[in-house]
Amino acid sequence: MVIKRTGISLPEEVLDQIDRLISKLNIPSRSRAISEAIMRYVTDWSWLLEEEEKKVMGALTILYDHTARDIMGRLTKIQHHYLDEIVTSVHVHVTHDTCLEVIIVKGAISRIRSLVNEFEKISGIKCVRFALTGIQ
Ligand code: NI
Repeated sequence: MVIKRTGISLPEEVLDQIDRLISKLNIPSRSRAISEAIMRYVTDWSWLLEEEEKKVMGALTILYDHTARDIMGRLTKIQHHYLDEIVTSVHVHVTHDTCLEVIIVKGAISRIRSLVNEFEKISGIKCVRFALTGIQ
């Protein structure tokens, strides 16, 4: 494997967290940790490089603050626009304010990408994660 050097700028807090993880996980270097993080990002998003109409299936996991203004209504409304893509969903009340929603999806890459984008636009969403795999 050819290794190339590049320079990146990161917020101090992020570097501090990386350094704490490096020490906890016994990772040999900062470069190794950052490289693994980038590879995970590339793996997570590589399905986007496939053809738009290719079918994927998997789970979207959304963590959000249910007290944020109209968040429940917005989440529900978006999901009703993707009836053909949403197979099922599970809602878990995590803490007094935080909810976790796991949504199983199946459909064309273009539609799933658009669904993920709509969720990411909502304020009050703490994170949207997904694990998708090609099915065709
Ligand atoms: Ni809840």
